[in-house]
Amino acid sequence: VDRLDGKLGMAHFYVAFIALAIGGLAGLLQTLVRSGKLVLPAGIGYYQILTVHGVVLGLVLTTFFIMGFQLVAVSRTAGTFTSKQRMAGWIGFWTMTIGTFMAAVMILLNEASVLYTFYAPLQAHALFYLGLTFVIVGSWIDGAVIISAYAAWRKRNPGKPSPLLTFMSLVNTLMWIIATIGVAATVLLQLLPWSLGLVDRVDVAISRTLFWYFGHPLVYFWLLPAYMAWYVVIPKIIGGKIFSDSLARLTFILFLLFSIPVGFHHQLMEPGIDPAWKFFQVILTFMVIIPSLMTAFSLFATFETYGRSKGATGLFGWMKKLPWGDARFVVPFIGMLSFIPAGAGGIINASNQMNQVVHNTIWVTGHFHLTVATAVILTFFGISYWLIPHLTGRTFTKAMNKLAIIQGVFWAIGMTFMSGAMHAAGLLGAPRRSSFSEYGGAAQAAEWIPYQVAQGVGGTILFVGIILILYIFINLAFFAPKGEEEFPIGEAADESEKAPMVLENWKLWIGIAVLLILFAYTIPFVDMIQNAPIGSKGYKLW
Ligand code: HAS
Repeated sequence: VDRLDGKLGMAHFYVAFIALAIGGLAGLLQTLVRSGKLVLPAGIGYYQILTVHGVVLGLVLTTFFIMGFQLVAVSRTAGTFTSKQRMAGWIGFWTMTIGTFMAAVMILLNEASVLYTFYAPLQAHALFYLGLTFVIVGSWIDGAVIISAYAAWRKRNPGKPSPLLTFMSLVNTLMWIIATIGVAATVLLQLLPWSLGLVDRVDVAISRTLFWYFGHPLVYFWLLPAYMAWYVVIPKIIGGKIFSDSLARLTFILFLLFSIPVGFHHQLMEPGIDPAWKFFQVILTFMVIIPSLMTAFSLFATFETYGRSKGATGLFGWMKKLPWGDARFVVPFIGMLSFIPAGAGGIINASNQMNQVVHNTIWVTGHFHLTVATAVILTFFGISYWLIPHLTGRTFTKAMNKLAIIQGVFWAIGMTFMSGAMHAAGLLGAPRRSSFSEYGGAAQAAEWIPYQVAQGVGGTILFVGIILILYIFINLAFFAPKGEEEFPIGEAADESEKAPMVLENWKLWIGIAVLLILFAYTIPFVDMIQNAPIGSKGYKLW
């Protein structure tokens, strides 16, 4: 990656890792509070800490890491940015950073304890919403850099499929832009005017619907960069090939189509939405599982083909040939493994009847700690092990590699305790998002306590994992020996395979995505507006 583009990427990573430190500490405090072993000092509230944790890790760390990674991936594969593009990248970065600062200050002042899903009726200080608006606008500016770099490449290379990493970054960016329109709408049209006192009430159902229109594709915005590494980088690291370039592209297109019109699966228990539309969105949710199953298939194929090319025999002999001493592979691999039960949990959540059992229990928290906080974040750590030294002109030493594997193992053990206990307690009815309580000595609540202690144990082990990764990050950014680290980009197994150009017909794919969204949302949305109670100032929508 060009040195100047690398600096832009690194700026994003510094913010991401600072966010990890702050958010990780908040996470540790939460598990300890919930175990009943800690009372927060100095009047700090449980929901304040929970908001810090969710916003800083779920929104800040992810957005900065992903944008940084996609920018350098595009610079590496589609060509160095022009000075104008780079300047736009910096404007995007600073806009996001200023927004983050505004939101963070409001949360720390306890003026925005509204959790990372900040829809109504919880209300925050207007500066919190403004800050988040800045983060989103900044990410759009970063996204514009990616789109313009793709367009420039396209112009220089008519008729050729774009580089796979650029293609994937573009799809994720397009999905992000379409999805964030929903959250921008609730913030700008509802939450901000409400918080400023310009309107005295907002419609909660509409706010939640606009949020979840964004909230589900948000999780795929987190996942797709991990998939980029699984499809493109991991094959090169193990010494193998990408199973199929076209399959990888098709997977990403399917995410573009099906990630967005599925928000109702977060609202299955909510009144005010016709069950027929919930049913339709559940069907679409099952469609969005398909590209993940294709990914699993493709990864197994890559691993097995590589192992057999090295002489492996038997059903699972190929596993022995994988590079078990290389943290750049092992750490994301732990992530892949965790994604198998994580995905199964997602399918349970999406199934209407089972959702009634798990909704709003701590099972859901267990689910997303396996998905985003294990599969995705361990892959981000795996990416950092080669990308940070690549960008800072240093090397990933053997000692750091060893420590990175230990870090991954700590994470796996900590998360098994924490997420496992969350799943189990959830099935026993333990609510999510509540502080420690014995609920007046209720027998059912007493059953949850051992699991809450297990969550505290897991959370503590995970915090050790956070200290280790921060140590490795600082080493790779500032102290590791100078040298060169490769940016691994795999080649397709069949080099003659040319990805069909229809996969880059954006009018077609964005058109279908918009049609699906309109179909899934128009009628229920009109229903909501028509049935909204009339507010005291005569507002209907608000
Ligand atoms: Fe989810 C709630 C359904 C995936 C994150 N999810 C959440 C929330 C978050 C979240 C944050 O339908 C909480 C939101 C809140 O605050 O309320 N989720 C799904 C479904 C999937 C899914 C169907 N979720 C994710 C991903 C996330 C994420 C990914 C983050 C990154 N989720 C739900 C539902 C709810 C929900 C409901 C609402 C619950 C409620 O009631 O509130 C699917 O996309 C999952 C598909 C995945 C698979 C797995 C494929 C496996 C692969 C690994 C292969 C491994 C290999 C290793 C090759 C089918 C690709 C080799 C192994 C060897 C042994 C050699």
